[in-house]
Amino acid sequence: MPDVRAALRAQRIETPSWAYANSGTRFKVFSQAGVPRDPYEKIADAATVHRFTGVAPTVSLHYPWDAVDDFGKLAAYAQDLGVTLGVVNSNVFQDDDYKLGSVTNPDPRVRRKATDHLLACVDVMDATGSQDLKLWFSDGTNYPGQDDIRSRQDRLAAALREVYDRLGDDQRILLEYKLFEPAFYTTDVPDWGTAYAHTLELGPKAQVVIDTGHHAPGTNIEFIVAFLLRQAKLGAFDFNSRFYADDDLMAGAADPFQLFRIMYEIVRGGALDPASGITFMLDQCHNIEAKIPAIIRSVTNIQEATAKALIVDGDALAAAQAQGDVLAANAVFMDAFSSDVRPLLAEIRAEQGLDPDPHAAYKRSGYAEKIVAERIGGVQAGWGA
Ligand code: PSV
Ligand code: MN
Ligand code: MN
Repeated sequence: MPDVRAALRAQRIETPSWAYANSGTRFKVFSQAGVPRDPYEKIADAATVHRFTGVAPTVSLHYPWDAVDDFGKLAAYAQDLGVTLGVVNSNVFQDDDYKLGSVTNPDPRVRRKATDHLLACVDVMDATGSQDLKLWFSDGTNYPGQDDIRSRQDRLAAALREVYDRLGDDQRILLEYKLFEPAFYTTDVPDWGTAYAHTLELGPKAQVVIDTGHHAPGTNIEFIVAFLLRQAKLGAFDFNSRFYADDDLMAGAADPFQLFRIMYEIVRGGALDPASGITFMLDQCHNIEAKIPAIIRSVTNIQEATAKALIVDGDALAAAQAQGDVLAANAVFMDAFSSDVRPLLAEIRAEQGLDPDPHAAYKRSGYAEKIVAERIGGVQAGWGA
């Protein structure tokens, strides 16, 4: 049995800068009072989430949404607030040039432009001290025959190779897959198998990102987790919840049982410890609910799923599995899932000098009222308009 308390104390969850900004669907972006007006204020909100949860000390940036003149200054500002800058997310999906794709575009000029952006992201990482470059491509086609599927894979591989060769010793590529959207017929990195094959070809500094919202309904995500961990090719998570497609709702809101099953495979694969190098991020947006408390809720949902995964009685489970006792094995699993781990987490928080109830503590803190009073004219995350 793992040291449950130590594992929960050591757990780290990275929050995304864009989740603090206004967002919406393609139908409407809803503005909320008090949202950040610039990357500095997004970092301040992320530091607030860390202050109440104690497990979210890093912030993911999206470039150029979070473009600033001096990234060293932004990193220093973050450090002053007790957080550091984490993964840099590239953006090759919001330019007219990318209508037919970015790095897979049939036009070499557009491919050059997209690849140059990815290289610029590595420059940002050099300035912020970030180790991870997260690549998500909206590339694909809408109609059969529109472009050559094989050639697009060749173009993708060439761009990835160029970026990979530019990485520093401690830097990685995290390649994210997504089944569909915005392309509707083919997507150039649609699934974990495609991402796995490309990262394998690239080398050890390239790994796969699992975004929990990017699969077909019914996909067994925990199987993908187990498989990629076994191959040392799982680099990061983008956690969120989905009911229909890429809904980007709060992690653990739609299907806490799935989150538990995923966290069980993480624990089973020895990947919870930050030393394992797996980055656990949120990738969400909060269109209709207040952002900071929704992010705190996502963090505590992940903590609860993790605590349940940690208390699975491994000896009893192994014995039942060895005996082929299907019902006993399943009962061990379900016992852990059905346990109330909230008192344990509250105790651990109190031991660390945190309020045992981060939700109530945030509400009482007056931070929400303060940002509403101070920030007029908050910005949109850069998408969903
Ligand atoms: C794409 O749906 C995605 O999950 C990628 O991670 C992007 O970078 C992120 O959403 C923000 O749009
Ligand atoms: Mn994502
Ligand atoms: Mn997504």
